[in-house]
This record gives sequence, C-alpha cells and structure tokens, in this order.
Amino acid sequence: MPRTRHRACASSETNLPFVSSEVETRVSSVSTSLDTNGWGLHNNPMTPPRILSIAGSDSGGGAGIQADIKTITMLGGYAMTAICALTAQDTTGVHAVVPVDPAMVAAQIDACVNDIGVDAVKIGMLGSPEIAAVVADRLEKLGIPIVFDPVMISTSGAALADAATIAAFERLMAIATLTTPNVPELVALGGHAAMRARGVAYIAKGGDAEGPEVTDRLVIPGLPERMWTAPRIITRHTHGTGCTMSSAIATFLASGASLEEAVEDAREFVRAALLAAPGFGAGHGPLGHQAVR
Ligand code: PXL
Repeated sequence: MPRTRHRACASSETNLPFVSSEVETRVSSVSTSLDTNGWGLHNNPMTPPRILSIAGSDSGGGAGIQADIKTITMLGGYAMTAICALTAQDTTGVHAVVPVDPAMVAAQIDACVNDIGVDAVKIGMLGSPEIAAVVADRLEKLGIPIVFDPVMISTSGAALADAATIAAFERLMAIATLTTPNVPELVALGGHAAMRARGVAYIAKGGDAEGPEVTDRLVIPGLPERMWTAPRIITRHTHGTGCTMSSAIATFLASGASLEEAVEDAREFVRAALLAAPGFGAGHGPLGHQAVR
C-alpha cells in the first residue's frame, strides 16, 4: 500500500503568535525532515490527529503511557493521556502499583475531550473495575475509534489486572473498534469462540506463541479473516510491544486508515522498533521508538 506522507505544519500554518524567527527556521527544518519520514499518516492531515491514551504509567519508559506517547509522537500524532495507575517498574519487574482515583481518571478524559478534542482513543492498563466503569461511561458517548488493549500481565510476569477488572473489560470490548489480546489474554477472555460470540473485532497477536514465525490474526465480524506472518525477531527486549501496537493502530485510525491498513502499518512500526531496541536493562528491555523514522 503506498503511504501518503504526513507533512508537519510550518509555523506560518500553525498560527502561533509567539514563534520567533529562530524557532520558525527550526520548525521548518523539522517539517522538511518529517516529510521524508516513511511513517506517513493516511489522509495527509494539516494538523496532527489527536490520540488519547487511557493507560498506566511505566516509570521505566518502556510500556504503558510512555510507550504510547513515543509511538504516537513518532507517527506524527498529538498524544494526550489519562493516567489510570502508577507503576514503579524497570526491565526486571513491577515493584509497586498505585491505581488513580476513578474520578481523577474521568476528569483527565473530560479535560482532553472538552478542550483539545480527541480523534481516537487507546485503552491500556486500567487498574481497577471502578476505573474501567468510568472509562466506559465516558467513551460510550464519544463515537470515535477506540483500540482496547486488554492488559492483564506485564512482560516481566506481574499481574496488572485482577479478576474483577478483567470482568469489567466486557463493556469496553463492546464499544471498542478493535480489541488486541495477546495469547494469554485471549485465553482469559475465553478464546476465539468467546470473542466471536461477542461479535467484536479483534486481533489475536501471536508474539507470545512458540515457533520461528509470528502470526497475527485480524477477525472482523462479517468479513474474511486476515492473517500476517513474519519471521520472529529473536530478542529479549520486547517490553511494551502490546502498548506500542495498540497506540500505533489508534494513531493510524485517527488519520483515516481502515482497520486493515492500521493493523498492517502498526505491525511494521512495532517490528522496526523491536529491531532498534537499545538493549537497556538487565531484564526485558524497551523498544527503540526514537530510531524508527
Ligand atoms: O505491556 C503491558 C503494560 C501496560 N501498561 C503498563 C505496563 C505494561 C507492562 O509492563 O507496565 C503500565
């Protein structure tokens, strides 16, 4: 599929009164370099698509909100956040988790929606069933693409959702444009049969399965199934792949891509970021979002 390239606004198009001529020169050189960036968005927007990530914070910067901001930004989108939980973690594990007050999560969503506006949403770690419920309350009214990553366990093996929170995923799957389970999450959600019975679109990600190839299956009710298979990238630095995938899909959907196009381009972005992983930490290290251009 030929990519249309996103061209960043030069300062004369941004209408910012405080931009000095020195900054203007820099902005236009950034704009020129973005023009040669292969990760173009789909409808060549003059202003960046606005993506709201509703997710948990990863202090180590590899997953969660931090992975989402890096992904959305590298793809030319404008990232906003509603933080649902704080985690103290690094590449070796999750050392502490504090969920945010559900009213505060709702206030963050309202602030973004009511002022800046939101073109697509990515949902990640929620932190409690009460937070899942306020997120569903807010999003039911919005009518924009929603990508739901049903986060349950971190790459290092820590539980990021309890049974009550997983039960509360039901409402979010019902309103999501796409749900993105990995292998254990799909099992916990009842497998392919249960997902088909829900009548929702989902991508069954194969990164956690065994074997030399990785296959992702996109299931959209009423359409033929779509599969992508690629050689496995052998690396221990896979922390944040799910967050990166779901926020990339949300960014492409916000820029007008179809579900298939968004998944296809997001897979490529994740693979490029895996190949560029900097190798940080003693455990499962982060991806190299910053190097994907
Ligand atoms: O990759 C799932 C995930 C989501 N959100 C947060 C995480 C992780 C994995 O560690 O820390 C905050």
